Amino acid sequence: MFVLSGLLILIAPFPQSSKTPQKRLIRIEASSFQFTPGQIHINPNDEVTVELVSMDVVHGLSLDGYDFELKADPGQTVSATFVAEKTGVFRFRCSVACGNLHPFMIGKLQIGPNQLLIRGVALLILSIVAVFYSVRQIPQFQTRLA
Ligand SMILES: [Cu+2]
Repeated sequence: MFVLSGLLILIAPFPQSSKTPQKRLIRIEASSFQFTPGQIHINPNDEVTVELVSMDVVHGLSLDGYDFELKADPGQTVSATFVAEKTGVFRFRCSVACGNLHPFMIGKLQIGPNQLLIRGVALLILSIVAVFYSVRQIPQFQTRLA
């Protein structure tokens, strides 16, 4: 019974977000070697305009899983828009070799709820209930608890 509900928690599809899609403007500052902000959370189907500002040298921004790329010269601001059709966690990274720590210039874009966290918490609660339940099934505990 518990194994079954555990499996259900792991594979159950999440209900589609009821949040209505919004238009968003997100300004990201790129400097050697980081993006600010480095973590962004949006809702599925949001229409996102990214403004990339380069604070020092030439930087780029390309988003994993999407056909989205920007390149900004020093001091320049460039922008482009995309619709967040895919949910999940996507990395965005600098696409211009900007220095020795360039490969580590990575940010995180989360589209939709954090499914891993929700499933993890649900599994934890289930296992606590399961332990409590099995303890009550052992006869000597039953007489003690009675
Ligand atoms: Cu770079």
